[in-house]
Amino acid sequence: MTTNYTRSTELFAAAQQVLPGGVNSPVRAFRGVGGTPLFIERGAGAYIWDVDGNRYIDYVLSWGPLILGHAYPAVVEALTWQARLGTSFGAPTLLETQLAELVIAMVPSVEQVRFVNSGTEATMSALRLARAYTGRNKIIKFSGCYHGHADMLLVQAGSGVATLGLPDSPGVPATTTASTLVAEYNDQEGVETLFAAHDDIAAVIVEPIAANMGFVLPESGFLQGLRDVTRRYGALLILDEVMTGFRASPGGAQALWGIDADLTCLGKVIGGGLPVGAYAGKREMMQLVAPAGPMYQAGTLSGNPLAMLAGQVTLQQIQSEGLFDQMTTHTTTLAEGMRTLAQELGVPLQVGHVGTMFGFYFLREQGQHIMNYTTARQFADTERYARFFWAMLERGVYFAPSQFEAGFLSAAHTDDEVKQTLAAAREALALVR
Ligand code: KE4
Repeated sequence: MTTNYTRSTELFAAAQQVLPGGVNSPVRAFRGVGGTPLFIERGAGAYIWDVDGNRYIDYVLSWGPLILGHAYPAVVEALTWQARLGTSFGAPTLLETQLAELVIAMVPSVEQVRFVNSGTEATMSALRLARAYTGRNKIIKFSGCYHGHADMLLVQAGSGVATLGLPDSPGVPATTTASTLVAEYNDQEGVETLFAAHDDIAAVIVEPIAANMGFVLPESGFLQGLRDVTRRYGALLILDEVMTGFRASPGGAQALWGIDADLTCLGKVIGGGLPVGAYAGKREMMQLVAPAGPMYQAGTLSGNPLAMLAGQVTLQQIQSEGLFDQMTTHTTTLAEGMRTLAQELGVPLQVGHVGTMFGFYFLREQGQHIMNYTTARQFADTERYARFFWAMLERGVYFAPSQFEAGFLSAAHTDDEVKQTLAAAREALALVR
């Protein structure tokens, strides 16, 4: 099959003249799979169209936010209506209170919320708050986890950093990362060792599902183990649910697995496709945030009406009777269907899925198991993933252009899209085995 990508190729050449790498976020440049990135013209429901008129079933969904699907009518109508009333006032609005009340009702550990404009701002601010609350400086993150691009977190990070195989990033002062300790995901003992060796650890920040190194589930007891060790040493547990929030379950991973976080970082779904992040948690800690308390953080467009309304419509809709179960069922059918096909065709594939998100690794050999960043780098066959990605694209299915990213479903994905995807996967897997 030879799909026409002429216009995308032209636009990419022009974009590279004025945008570094031709994109505004590295992972979009297709460096993880080779070739020219698609320029997207529009989306509707489960589908996107590129500028050459090719249609794809979309499992990236803007890296997670579009849980209702593209251009969801109720979201579009709400935004149109609000835009006529004004897009931003830099002053309090009822909409912020309403979205915060929704988040507090849905996410078990959350008592107060501060809205920001990205997941990066959310994690950066949550860590400042943890340091302010504990009076300590060090933090623990996990290799392969990605929490946005704040200096202190660009240490052995996942997502685009992993995709590009960057050791870390130039421009980050060693003095900044000196307070960032790194452990292996699923290595409770390693975390205990760090706590025994350092008496000034303010917090542990963790993705409850490591979905920026592909899709690695927490082993049984790992997350509760982090909750126990942080409590024992008086440090805070920060769950970075920017990706898992409202996707692992309507209340995120913490609701699914009963983890009582001190602080939670949110993003993506919470904005319904508009730029929103949030850090949230126990009232005792959130009361330190200015102007209630002395810990400073601010933002011109934080809590703006458009984003608040898009988020509110989205969070209300995903609580509709039976909808989340339907999305979870479709995700399970897709992921387990991939597992079955790979077994039938003898392709070594590791598959994972929770709620409305999933991921799979092409392994170098049968029997290998990826459970942290070291094994992800060692066993993931990124070359085979790239061939699979393009074979699926040729068949009208758009997966993440990187082996180290997760996939997502929406309310707009039906049995039919899942069936089409598995039919394409049967052919694509046969080509790459
Ligand atoms: P943003 O600053 O990109 O809104 O959020 C940063 C972030 C924080 N925490 C987690 C768990 C995240 O997954 C992210 C961002 N995710 C990536 C995709 N894996 C965003 C895509 C991109 O960088 O273009």
